Amino acid sequence: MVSPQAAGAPGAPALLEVVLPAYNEEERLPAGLAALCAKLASLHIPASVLVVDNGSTDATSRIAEEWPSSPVPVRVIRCERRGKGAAVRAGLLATTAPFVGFCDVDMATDLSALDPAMALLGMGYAAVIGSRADPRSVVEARHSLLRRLGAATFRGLARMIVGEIGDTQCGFKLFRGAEARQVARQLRCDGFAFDVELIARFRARGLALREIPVTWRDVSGSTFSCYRHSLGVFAQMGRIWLDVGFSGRGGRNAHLWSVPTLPVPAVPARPYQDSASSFVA
Ligand SMILES: Nc1nc2c(ncn2[C@@H]2O[C@H](COP(=O)(O)OP(=O)(O)O)[C@@H](O)[C@H]2O)c(=O)[nH]1
Ligand SMILES: [Mg+2]
Repeated sequence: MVSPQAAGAPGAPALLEVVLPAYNEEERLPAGLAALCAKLASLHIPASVLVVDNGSTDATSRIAEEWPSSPVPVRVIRCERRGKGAAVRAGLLATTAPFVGFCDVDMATDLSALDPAMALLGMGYAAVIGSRADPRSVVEARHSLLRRLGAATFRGLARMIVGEIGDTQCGFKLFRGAEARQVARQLRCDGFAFDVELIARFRARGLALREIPVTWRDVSGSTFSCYRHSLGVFAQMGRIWLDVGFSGRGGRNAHLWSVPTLPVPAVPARPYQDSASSFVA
């Protein structure tokens, strides 16, 4: 794991960079950035935040640019190509740290997940992804029936591409930096389904991936609209299936379907409570 001596050394290169894709987030960004910076500071490792302004037309960019750069440096890049996938890819490609990740501006996933995620990366996992499907997760969801139906259909399709991953869509994922940047170079999906492509490409490389339980609460102000985004999301899934999943079944990416597993480490049960998940993507 990361040496505690590295903690807080002024100007030390970041060991962990967290990408924050942001599209017209002037309402939610201040609280999100404050929570993320506070949590990163508490990790006692050099860490930084990279806000990717995805062509916002509100004050998102200004808020991020004026954010205090201490104790956690915050930098901003712009990605004019619209879509969460495009924004995360641009962010990952702009990172240099040995460990990287991304989360949504609304911090719907409790940031306590950063502790086990960093521990698992330190143990050799290439990707650690939050999973609201884990029975230990605590999920407070208020999604509409329409979104829940869509999510169930989406999960079925995603399973055809990535296999037994419980939750591809949780907006909290951490990676080893080098592998994340390699995979990001290959990503083609610009939209909300990009997580599926990202996971499929990690698996196609035979990299060890681990899902962890999360505490997740729905935060109002979601930028996802069932009406505006659903069709596009399903079209993206078809393309990902053709790009990665299909070739994975028998072709050069056949190992997509037999992923090596590392010994399962003991992830601290706390701060998660044991409870039945009511997962909604
Ligand atoms: N809708 C949308 N969100 C984007 C885009 N680019 C980046 N994002 C960010 O992607 C994240 C999506 O999270 P959220 O809006 O809470 O969606 P949900 O939690 O899936 O309902 C937020 O941080 C957005 O600001 C984009 O082009 N469209
Ligand atoms: Mg959200």
